[in-house]
Amino acid sequence: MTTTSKQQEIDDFIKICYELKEEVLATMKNKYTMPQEAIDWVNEMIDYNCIGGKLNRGISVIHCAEALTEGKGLTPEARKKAAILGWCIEWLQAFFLVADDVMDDSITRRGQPCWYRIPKVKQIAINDAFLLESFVYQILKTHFRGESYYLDLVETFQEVIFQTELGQLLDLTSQPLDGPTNLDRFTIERHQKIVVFKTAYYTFYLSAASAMFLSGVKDPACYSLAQEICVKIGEYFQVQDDYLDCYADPKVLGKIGTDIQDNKCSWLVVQALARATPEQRAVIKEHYGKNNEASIATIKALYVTLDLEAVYRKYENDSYDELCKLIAAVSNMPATVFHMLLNKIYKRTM
Ligand code: GPP
Ligand code: MG
Ligand code: MG
Ligand code: MG
Repeated sequence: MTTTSKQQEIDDFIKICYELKEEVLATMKNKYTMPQEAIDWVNEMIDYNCIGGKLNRGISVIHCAEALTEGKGLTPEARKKAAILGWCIEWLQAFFLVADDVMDDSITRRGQPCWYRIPKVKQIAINDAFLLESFVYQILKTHFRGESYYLDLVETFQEVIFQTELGQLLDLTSQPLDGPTNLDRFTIERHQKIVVFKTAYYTFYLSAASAMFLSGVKDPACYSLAQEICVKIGEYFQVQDDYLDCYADPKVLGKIGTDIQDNKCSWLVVQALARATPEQRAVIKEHYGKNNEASIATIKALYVTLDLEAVYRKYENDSYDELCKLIAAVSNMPATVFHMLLNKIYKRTM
C-alpha cells in the first residue's frame, strides 16, 4: 500500500467515527430527549477520547476481514461493516483508557492532558467511561442486530470486557496500597497473567474474532486457535508497552510513563528483580513505587546497570521468532491474518 492510499484508508475510517457519533447523539436527542447541553458534552467527549490514537485495533478488523477473503477483497458493504466493528473496538478502548488514566493517576494521553485532568471534567470522566461502553452496545445493536452472529458478537464483547476488568484488577492490586511493598509479588507468572487479561484479549483477539464473525467463520476450533495466537501477540505487545513506559520519548509515545511511581508489576521490574544482587534488590525495595524524581531516577539508573535494554532486545527477537513458528503451523485459516497483526507491532516505538 502506498503512503497516500494508507492515508486515504485512515481518512475513510475516521469518517465512519463521525457518522457513528452523529447516530448516538441523535439517539440521545430523539429517543431520550436529552438537553442540548448533554449532547454538546458527549460530542466533545467523543472527539477528545475516540480520535487521535494509532487506530491499530480498529483498522485491524478491516485488515483481518480482508485477509480472510483470501485475495477476493471486501465488498463496499463488508468493508463498512468491518469499519463499524473497528470503531466499536476503538470506542471500547476509549472507555478503558479514560478509566485507566484515572486509576493510574496518569498525566497525558495521545499527546494531550488525560480527559479527567480537564478542570471541568475531573471525576465526571468516570461516567463518561461508562457512557462510552454503553455506546458500543448501542452501535452493535443498530448495525448488527439483524445478523445471525449478533448474539455471538455481543457475548464476545461482554466476555472480553470482563477479561480486561479482571486484568485491571490484578494490575491494580499487585501491591498493597496500605502496607509495605512486597517484591516477592512481582513474579513472571503474575506479570503474564496481568498482561494477558488486561491487554491481549481486547487488543488482538477482539479484532480478529470480530472479523471472523463478519466473514462467516463458524468453526469453534478457528476461534480457539485465533485466541491462542492473539493472546501470545498481546503478551508481547504489553511487554512493549511496559518497556516504552520507561524508555520511549513521551512526545513520540503521546503519554508520560508512570509505572515506576505507580508501583506497577511492569515487565521491567520483574526482569530487574530476576537479575538483581541482594543490594540492588534493597534499592528497588526502597525506591520503587515512590512518587518523587530522585527515586524514579534511582530505579531508572538501576535498569541501565542491569542492561535491561539488551534483555528487552533479546526478548523482542525471541518472541518474534516463536510467534512466527506458531503462525506457520496454522492450517485452518489464512495465516496472513496473524502475520499482519504481528507485523503491525514488531519493533514499535510508539
Ligand atoms: C493497559 O494498561 C490496560 C488497559 C488500558 C485496560 C484498562 C482496563 C480497564 C477495565 C479500565 P496500562 O495502564 O499499562 O496502559 P497505558 O500504558 O496506556 O496507560
Ligand atoms: Mg495506564
Ligand atoms: Mg493501567
Ligand atoms: Mg502502560
